[in-house]
Parts: sequence; structure tokens; C-alpha cells
Amino acid sequence: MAPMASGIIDRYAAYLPITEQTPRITLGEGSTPLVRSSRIGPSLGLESLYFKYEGLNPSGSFKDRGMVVATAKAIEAGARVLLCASTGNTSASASAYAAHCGLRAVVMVPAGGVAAGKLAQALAYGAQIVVVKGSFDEAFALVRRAASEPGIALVNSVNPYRIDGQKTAAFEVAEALGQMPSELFIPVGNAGNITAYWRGFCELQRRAGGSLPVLHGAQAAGAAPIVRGKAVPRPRTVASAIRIGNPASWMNAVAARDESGGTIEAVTDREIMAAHRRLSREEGLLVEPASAASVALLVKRAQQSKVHPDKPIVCVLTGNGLKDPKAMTMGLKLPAAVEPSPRALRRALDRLT
Ligand code: AN7
Repeated sequence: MAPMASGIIDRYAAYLPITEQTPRITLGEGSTPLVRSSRIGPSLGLESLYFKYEGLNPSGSFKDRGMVVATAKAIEAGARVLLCASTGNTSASASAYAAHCGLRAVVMVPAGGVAAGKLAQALAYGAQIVVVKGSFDEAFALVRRAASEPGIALVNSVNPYRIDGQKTAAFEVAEALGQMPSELFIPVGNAGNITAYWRGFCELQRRAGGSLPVLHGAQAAGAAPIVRGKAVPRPRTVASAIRIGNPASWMNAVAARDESGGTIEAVTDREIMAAHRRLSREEGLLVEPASAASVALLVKRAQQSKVHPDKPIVCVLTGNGLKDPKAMTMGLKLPAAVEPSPRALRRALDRLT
């Protein structure tokens, strides 16, 4: 018999707030690959650039690491409903774990603000979807108010178990490299993930030593409250996942930045989509636009000679490109169908030169 799926609760129980009563649930989250860059790194003169490919989690994003722990603890506490506001991936993940565990999921999403694949996921997993005529930030304020109702677990990243679960990605990165990375680039939206990585690296250092990485957070230029130092009332960016104007973990992100000696910087939509295209075409890594923000920032800093060329550098690729087919094919067109003749193939082969 094949071994059963093992997830992060089993693998990292010693690092998580797990008790005898916590159900050992899993959809097989975590254990995502650290892929060595084949072309972007070398083109920038970087010897050891790696991508943490979180799009291979069960619902297609890093959120599953935190959601499995938040869901287990919700069940332990007797909750029947998972509640969140979301730009898409949190809702997809919450809906998946609710389905897996026989709970209900109620997800509040901004109208027109969520990529098609993510909405399709929430629908397919059977969640109650509330589409609000407003922003993520407005939806988030609403769900926060409902969180204290009995039987309801708020599973946005203000839920501490989300951060606990997500910190396991930092463990995996260090494990795969055999050391801490020198620098880590990560997109920043609601700022839970940068908080989680920093916590993970700090815990690891306390247990096993080593030098801490420098963290670089990437916000989209039109949705860059932390970079600007003030909330953005109407955030705009092609990267819908990080279209957030008032991040919940703002202060924790600033702490991660400052304690690691890093930066949080803005990248333009053009830079994001250029990185998105390079990841697809030069690496074979399909990501959603928000994920490409980490690579856009790396490219920018490398071009400014601000990246150490021979130390291990990691970019976190947070979500799967299949979630956002519109972004995937931006500016691209499928050729018209042709007769199934040898000539059709010949023409395509000839076009290669
Ligand atoms: C692909 O799903 O906020 O800084 O509601 O989906 O931890 O918020 C998603 C965020 C990066 C930013 N990349 O992470 C949501 C949501 C992807 C994301 C982020 C998100 P945080």
C-alpha cells in the first residue's frame, strides 16, 4: 500500500501548537520543491537562485500550510464554520479544508477582485460565497466583527495558527538548502506570510544556530501601503491577490524587515508581468502575478548590484498560475485551427528557426 499523505501537522508537530486533541488532518500540504533557477539567475550573474514553488500545494497556494493548522485548531475548539475575507487564495484554501473536514466555509470576496480560477475553486468546494461591492479591506473589516460569534473560526492570517502553519515553509527552505538562505524575496499583501517566514527562520536559528536571512518584501506600486507609510484607500494592481490597502500584519512586516536588515519595496505592474513572463518562458514555472512580484524585486535589486552573486537567494512563488488564466495569456493568442495535414506541422517546425 502506498504511504498515506503526510502534511505539515505530522512533519512539524514539535514546532506547532498541537495537542492530543488536535485532529491530524491533511490534504498533503507542504513539502513543495525548491527549484534551482535555470536561466533568470544566470542572466543576472547569480550562482544560486532558487524558487520555493508554493503553487504545488493542494489548493494551489501557500495558504494551505496555515489553513490546515487553523482548521485543525478550529475543529478542536468546536467550530463548525470557517470564515474569511479574501482576494481569492485564502477563500480557496478555507473552502478546500472545510470540505475535507465536513465544516462550512463562508468567504467574503471583493466583486471583480478575484481571479477566475480562485472563485471557481470556492464554488466547486461548496463554500458560501459573499461577493461584496467593495474592497478586500472593507470585506476584512466586516468578517473581523463577526469572528467572535460562537461556532465560527476566523481564518484570515490574524488567526495565529495561520502564521504558525506558514512558518513551516521557512523550515523547508533551510532544510533543502542545508543552510539558511542569504536573502529571501516574498510578495506582501496582508503581510501574514512575511511575518510567518521571519518567525520560522528565527525559531530555527534559536534551535539550530546559523545566520538569519535578509528579507525583502515586494508590494505592487499601486497597492504599497507599507512602502508609502500610509493606507491606500483604493489599491490598484494587476496582481489581484495583493490588492490590499491596509494590511492586517503591517507592524509585523515592518518588524521582519527591520530585524532582518531588509527592505519592503514597490514593483510596478509592468515589472511584475515581465517577471511573470520570464518565470513561464525561461523557467517553466507558472505562477500568478502576485507571486511574480518577488522575482520582479529580485531582478530590480540585482540590476542595481544589490544582490550577493554567490550566496543562496530564494524567491517565494506563492500561488499557481492556473488560478489566473487571464493573466497567464495576457498579450498572447491561440492560433486559428488548421487542417490536420503534414504541412501544418511543417510550417510550425519551420517557424522555429
Ligand atoms: C498568491 O487570499 O490575502 O502578505 O485573501 O494570494 O500573507 O497576505 C492572499 C495573499 C501573496 C500575499 N501571494 O500574502 C487572500 C490573500 C499570493 C496571495 C499573497 C497572497 P500575505
